This record gives sequence, C-alpha cells and structure tokens, in this order.
Amino acid sequence: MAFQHILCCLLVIGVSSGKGPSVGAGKYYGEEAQGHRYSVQAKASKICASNTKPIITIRPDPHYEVKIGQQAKIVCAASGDPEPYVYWIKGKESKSGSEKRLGPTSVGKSILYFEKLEAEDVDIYTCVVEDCCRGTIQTIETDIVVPINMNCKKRHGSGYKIFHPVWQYKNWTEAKAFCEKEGMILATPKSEQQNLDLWKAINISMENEPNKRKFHHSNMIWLGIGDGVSETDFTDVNTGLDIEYENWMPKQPDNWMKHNKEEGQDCVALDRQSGKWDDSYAKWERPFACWCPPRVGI
Ligand SMILES: [Ca+2]
Repeated sequence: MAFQHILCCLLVIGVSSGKGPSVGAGKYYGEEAQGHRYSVQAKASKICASNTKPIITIRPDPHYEVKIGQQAKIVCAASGDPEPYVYWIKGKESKSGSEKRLGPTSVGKSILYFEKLEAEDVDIYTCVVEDCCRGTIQTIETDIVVPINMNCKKRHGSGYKIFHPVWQYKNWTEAKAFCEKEGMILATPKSEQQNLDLWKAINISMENEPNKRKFHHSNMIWLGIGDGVSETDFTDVNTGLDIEYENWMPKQPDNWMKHNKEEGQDCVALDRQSGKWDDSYAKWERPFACWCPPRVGI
C-alpha cells in the first residue's frame, strides 16, 4: 500500500508540472489548478489518510447549446484531498477505455474549450474526475447540441406532414414536452404513407443534421403513441384516441418486462432501419420525432 501511495504522489507531480498544451489544432485545452505541487515526503501520509470521495464543485450542464462557428467553454471542477484528477473524453465513458481523451490531465479543474465549434465537434463529452489514490472515477456527461430551427410557420395546404426529427437523448415524457414547447407534437403516423414520409424524413435528417454524430448506433425514435388502460390498446397521446394504423416489428408489441417488471413497455418507438414499431420502456432516452399538429380545417 505504501508503494501505491508514493506512486500516487509522483503522478500528481507529473501532472502538475506540465502546462496545458493545445490538442486537436488548438481546439481543446486542459486548464490546471494553480499552485498545486506536492512533496512526496510531506504529502504522502496526508494524501492517503483522507479517504473522502472528490466533490464536484463545477458540474457541466447536461446540454450545452452552441451554434456552429461560435465559441464554447465548458468548465468541470472538483475538490478533494488530495486534489482529484480532472480530464475530458470525447463520447461517453466506456468500459473498454478506448475513448478519446482530450488534452492533458489536470488537477482540480479542466475546461473544454472550442474557439469556433465545427460540425465534427458536435458530440457528447464526458468530464472524468478521478480519485488519485483509489483510482475510482466519477463521470459527468455534457451533450453539445446545435440548436435547430423548429417551427410550423411554413405549412401550406396539407402542410400537416412537417416532421422534425430531434437528435437529442430524452425519455419519452421529456420528448413529448420538448415538441410541445416548440409548438409541435410527438409524431404519430396515421397511415402507411405518413409512416413512410416520417421514416424518410428521419433518414434524410440523419444525413444532414449536425447533431447526428451521437446517434449512429441509436436506431429507435420515439413516437406519440403509448398504451392506454390495457397493455394491448395503443392510443395517440395527442388526441387520446385509439390508433387505427399500426406498423409493428415482428413479435411486437410484447410489453417485455425484463428491465422494468412493474410497468413493462408502454411507449412506442420507430426503428430507423426498418420504419417499423416497437413498444419500449418510456424511461429510456432516445431521439424522437416531432411534427406540426394539423391546421384547423385541414
Ligand atoms: Ca417491445
């Protein structure tokens, strides 16, 4: 154990003594806490006498909205005794350890900085706070989101079919609220043609949308359909009426109970690859599709 403690302190010295160099063509840098240098001999016992979990003092927001070309500066900081390591990785933290670490490891605080955000920078980033001695980590994800222009003003005639796939992770309830806040509703295809149009809109959006990077492996998109009183009756949540058109994947809906035995699967998502539907766990976070509600008289 004593050897580990000394090694820990040596690592702190190594981190503290470096400057925060730019990485990735000057787009990222880590900022180190000022004035923290440890003496191996003097600090060894103190470092390991303390066994408290580092406290996050500046927590990055879960979503950070920024336009392409604009500056972004996201601070992540933590305190502890000893000061914890803080660094950023691009993407979510994974067990494989293969994620891309950005910039140097700092002590106490690290800033993710983009002088001018580019399309390739639009992604999920994770701040990692590492307890020096124990090696345990805490992670905080922040999702850099490019705002999209959502409105229903351009509807003409049967402009009813204006879809807005939204490439942000939200549970079903949050997705519904997001659409409504934008003056839209969660998409609810009412015919084979509408389902086809929505499916096309989703896949076209995946090609053009700057937020797409985060969703290459995310195939299910929330729709405005849920089961009502019973597990087998599905309703349009925007009208409360039973749906008349349905387009289930094979063996669906199945109200699978494995991950939520009390409630099962109550909310419907569309598979981006097949255009077909599955009932799923409403608490899961997924992208979703809004559409403009019908205009009165159309
Ligand atoms: Ca299912």
